[in-house]
Amino acid sequence: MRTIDLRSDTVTLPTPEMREAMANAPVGDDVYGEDPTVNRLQRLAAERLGKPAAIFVPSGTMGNLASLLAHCGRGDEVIMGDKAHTFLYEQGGLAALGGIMPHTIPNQSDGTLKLEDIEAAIRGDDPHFPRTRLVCLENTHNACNGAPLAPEYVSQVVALAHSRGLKVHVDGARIFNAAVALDVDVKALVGDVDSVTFCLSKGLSAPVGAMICGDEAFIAEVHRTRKVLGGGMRQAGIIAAAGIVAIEKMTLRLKEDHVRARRLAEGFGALPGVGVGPVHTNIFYFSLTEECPLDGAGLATALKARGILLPNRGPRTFRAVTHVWITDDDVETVLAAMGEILG
Ligand code: TLP
Repeated sequence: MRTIDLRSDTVTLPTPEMREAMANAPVGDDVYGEDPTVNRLQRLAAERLGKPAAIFVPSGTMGNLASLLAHCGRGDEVIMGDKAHTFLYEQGGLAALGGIMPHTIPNQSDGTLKLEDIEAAIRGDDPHFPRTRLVCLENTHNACNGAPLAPEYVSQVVALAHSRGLKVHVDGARIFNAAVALDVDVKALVGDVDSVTFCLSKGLSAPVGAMICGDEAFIAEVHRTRKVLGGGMRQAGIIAAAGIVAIEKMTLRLKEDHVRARRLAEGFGALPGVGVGPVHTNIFYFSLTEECPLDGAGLATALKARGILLPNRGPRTFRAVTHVWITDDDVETVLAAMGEILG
């Protein structure tokens, strides 16, 4: 039985073209800056995001942490959403390893932070207070319905932050999904931010890796923080080669994932006892209402028995994620299975 895996876009396997590029990649010691494939990937990422420089890191988590460590010192404060991945799902690394304090403000359901909430969270110059250094945004916003943040909104946040002497970092793990959903060049989403992390190993299908982009001085600083986190890699061109294919070949097809997410969500929404949240990109949330005879675990088990991986996240809540390995046929199979179980 074919498995249909809707748990995350992280489950995507490298494409045949990636495997070939990996096998043939020229490599060197990247800690000496001598891996030609890593250097090529870094130039490509910087160019695509419209930033002067970029650096390759093993994961999105390290990308965010290495960036925060480069922006902030111990006791400094970062303003971020209360549903930010960096706040909820990165083990509090900023506090544990950086002594950096998260100052959370409410994420709106579209992933934004209200400008007035940001403004109110910025500390004055007072020895009682930590120093506010940074604002973090997330685009697309994983926990807020996979919503993309529009360029105009990002620019407003940056203008506010910069006017108060703060920097802005974007967790852009799925920034290419945002660009596709909004039909803009990805550069428009990060034009005036100080740093951005994006992932190669989610919807873009590379096996490993994330990129951080920013100006030369910032990336030089991240080169240090990456090393102390154990992220200095040697012949990393082997994995960087897949990242090059990810950026060159896998970004525009993301719109197919968005179409399939929408089709799934519409089908789920038509079933009795299912409430579906908004669909913006490749991630959507749904829940089982009280009238549904099954609870979340019951539905997850019934789906698993049919080869569909879609575990519940709360007692009655789910997140579904589409990606390159989910086909139109898979969508129909999942809809038929849901209909059979709940119909
Ligand atoms: N998200 C993963 C994990 O939470 C398991 C997922 O399945 O969605 N920023 C955002 C917005 C993310 O969604 C993730 C991973 C990360 C950062 C961290 O990236 P990795 O897993 O590469 O460290």
